[in-house]
Amino acid sequence: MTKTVNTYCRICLANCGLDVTVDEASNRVLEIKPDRENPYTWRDFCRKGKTAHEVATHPQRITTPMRRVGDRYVPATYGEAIADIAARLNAVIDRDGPDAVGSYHGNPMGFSFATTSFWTGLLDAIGTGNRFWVGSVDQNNAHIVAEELYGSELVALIPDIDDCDCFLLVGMDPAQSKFNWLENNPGGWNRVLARQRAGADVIMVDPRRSESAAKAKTHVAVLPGQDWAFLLGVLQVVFANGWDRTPTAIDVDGIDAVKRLAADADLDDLATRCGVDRATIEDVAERFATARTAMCISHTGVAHNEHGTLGEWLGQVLNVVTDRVDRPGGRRYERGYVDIGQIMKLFAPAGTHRTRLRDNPPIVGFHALAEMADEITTPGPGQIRAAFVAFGNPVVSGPDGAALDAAFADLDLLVAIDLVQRESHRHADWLIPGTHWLEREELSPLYGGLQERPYVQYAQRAIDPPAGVLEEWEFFTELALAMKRNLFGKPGVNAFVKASRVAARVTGRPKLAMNPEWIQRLLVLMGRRLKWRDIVSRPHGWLYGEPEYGNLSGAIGHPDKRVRLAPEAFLAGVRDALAQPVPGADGDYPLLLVNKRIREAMNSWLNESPGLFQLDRTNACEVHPDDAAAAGIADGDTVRLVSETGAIEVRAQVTDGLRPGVVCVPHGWGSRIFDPVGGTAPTTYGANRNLLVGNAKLDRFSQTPIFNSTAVRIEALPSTKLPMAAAVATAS
Ligand SMILES: Nc1nc2c(c(=O)[nH]1)N[C@H]1C(S)=C(S)[C@@H](COP(=O)(O)OP(=O)(O)OC[C@H]3O[C@@H](n4cnc5c(=O)[nH]c(N)nc54)[C@H](O)[C@@H]3O)O[C@H]1N2
Ligand SMILES: Nc1nc2c(c(=O)[nH]1)N[C@H]1C(S)=C(S)[C@@H](COP(=O)(O)OP(=O)(O)OC[C@H]3O[C@@H](n4cnc5c(=O)[nH]c(N)nc54)[C@H](O)[C@@H]3O)O[C@H]1N2
Ligand code: SF4
Ligand SMILES: [Mo]
Repeated sequence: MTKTVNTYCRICLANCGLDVTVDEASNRVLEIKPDRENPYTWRDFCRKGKTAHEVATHPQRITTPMRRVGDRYVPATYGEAIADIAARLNAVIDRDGPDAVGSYHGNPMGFSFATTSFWTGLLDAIGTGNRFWVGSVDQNNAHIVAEELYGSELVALIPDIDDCDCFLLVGMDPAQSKFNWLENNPGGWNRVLARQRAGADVIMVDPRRSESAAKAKTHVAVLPGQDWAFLLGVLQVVFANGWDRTPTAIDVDGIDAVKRLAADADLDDLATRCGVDRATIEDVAERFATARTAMCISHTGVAHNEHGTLGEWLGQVLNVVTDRVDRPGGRRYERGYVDIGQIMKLFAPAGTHRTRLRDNPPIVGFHALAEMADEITTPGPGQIRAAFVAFGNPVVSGPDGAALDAAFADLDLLVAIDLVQRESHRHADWLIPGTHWLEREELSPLYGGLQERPYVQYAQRAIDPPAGVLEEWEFFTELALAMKRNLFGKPGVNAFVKASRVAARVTGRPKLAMNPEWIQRLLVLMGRRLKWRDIVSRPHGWLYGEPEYGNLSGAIGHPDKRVRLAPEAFLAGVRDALAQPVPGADGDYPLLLVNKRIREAMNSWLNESPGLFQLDRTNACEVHPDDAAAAGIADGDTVRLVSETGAIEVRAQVTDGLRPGVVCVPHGWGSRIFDPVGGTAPTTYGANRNLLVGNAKLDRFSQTPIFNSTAVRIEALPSTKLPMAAAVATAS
């Protein structure tokens, strides 16, 4: 017997609606197709979604807790795992205090609100402030700008694509990654291209001629890390020509201050800094400011730089001063169906914890991954001695993976919660099984505010987890109970959980035992917009309203409900950046390394899927012909990339698709995949390019590392020349 389950893909934020055919007897997925009855989200459907079940049946999947014994792992029961971990964590806390327990969680946890809420519950039970997260290698800059401008870290402005006449897209490649970051625009890139065919202007700002840039009307090949200078130049031209307009949907303070900042800069100096000629800056400013409707959006290409926050800020300033905010065809605020402010108060109350060594505050409740290694290895009160890595691969996704790997080896206890043992879990004392999203059902209320059109879908479970495997939230709950520390750090919660379980047993109604659905229902109820049963009764998803404009004002967290466009710290940041010398080639490391994504991989966790990669499973270093010639490198050679922090070997791919002086290596590769059950040798594909990125120099506002303008040099490897020399010798 087969059944069809409608759910959505939880690999990337396109969240494509799916039609999953399951063989019930074997609990196996037979086929995953786009759900064409879904009113909204299926059109981005890609091979990652089509082959998603290959992770659920991964040959190295962990399906029982595994305890480390010497260099091997042996299976254990959950009872044994939880008792041992609880006892060891309590011993660490009793000896060194709660901050001695550290944690990192990665991107896939964001797709499970059930997990996120109980993860917070466990960390609050432990009472640690040493929580690190993936946002610090992703979108923290946008949170910081939102906090300063709108008084709330979680305000995200959603692009209104179908009514937009001019797209200024900075540091994003939606042809590969889809149109999602802190917004979800289903089919967004294809709709941008449709607008372009209908006459709209598309300007892509990227040091590489990405697949998206190649399709855009205009490609501006900015120097890596210098978007702030480009955008400041655009702003200067807009103001100088009087093309700015008074914002109509929001009240704004600080416009004069940004006007002065822009006017004080020298346009030729800015042009030199960003490597874009003056005429292009003037042209872009005119096209953007005089278009009927327009939007500027920046993504990770901007974020992962020393001035990533300033770049994000200036893009938002441009939208505000040309009246593109909360206006049709610009970027609007989507209120969603739950009260995000309430969620923050319940699950992420503003903390006062600061990191011990660098004295940094948390962003959205979490510290920067870049600080984790030092916090583990530097002795003193508050030193981390035990840690969790959940849903993440920080040795590969974060900076200086070698330092973090060494730090993990140094811990008294490392607990990894994942489907598969990857690079970051190498030193784990315990491997705890994860569940695949095809095996979970849940509502993710936070995403309501990220949708281009008001939309909700309850994620259905397609298959059951492997026999005996607990969902992650269940493991977190059991651990807090075993530690005798109250979940969510609130007195009485554990007693309540136990009482609810008794009630469930006595009545024979399992849902009476406390579970994440309680929280999801409560939030929907408190949101007072939708009814739970109306959500769950629509398996194909539900477009429950029309986009609204004008709600941003009400969501502003500043007491006067006014946008603070010119935070003093950002003004000073730009002045500091202008005072720095114009970037030039560094003698030892003359090239700038940037990043890209590819369609077939998701960060570090799909590049081993058999159905995705039939051909070439590796990452390569794109290098301009001039730079290749200077280094004596031919296409296909293996080369060494060297930075101040590390060195890697990759294959060279000579292409004129990037600026001379810029090289590009995709991230997410070079993670070993271990076989703790069978004990066979680990497999690995490609090289971990983040070994080249240091963890000391960060964007000081967002605490994000410099993934996108890392100074490197490229070296030919003698070994790759040998066969050629040998071939010549034989021929003669
Ligand atoms: N140089 C460079 N580095 C980057 C970036 C870049 O652009 N350039 N991008 C950054 C960005 S945007 C991101 S989001 C981060 C990602 O950083 P991370 O989230 O740390 O890394 P991932 O590779 O996504 O690892 C996800 C892990 O979660 C596991 N997993 C997947 N689903 C589940 C599940 O349901 N349950 C459990 N328990 N585990 C699961 C996978 O097996 C995998 O091991 O990388 C960042 N790093
Ligand atoms: N296939 C696939 N899709 C994904 C993901 C994936 O791993 N694989 N990851 C998902 C995640 S977690 C995220 S956060 C999103 C990210 O989505 P995007 O931010 O759109 O990510 P990228 O496709 O890496 O595009 C970044 C672009 O920035 C350019 N760039 C590099 N440095 C600079 C710079 O200094 N300035 C400018 N202006 N541009 C620069 C790069 O050349 C690249 O084309 O994608 C999501 N979608
Ligand atoms: S990975 Fe592919 S199928 Fe899944 S949500 Fe993203 S675009 Fe859609
Ligand atoms: Mo991300």
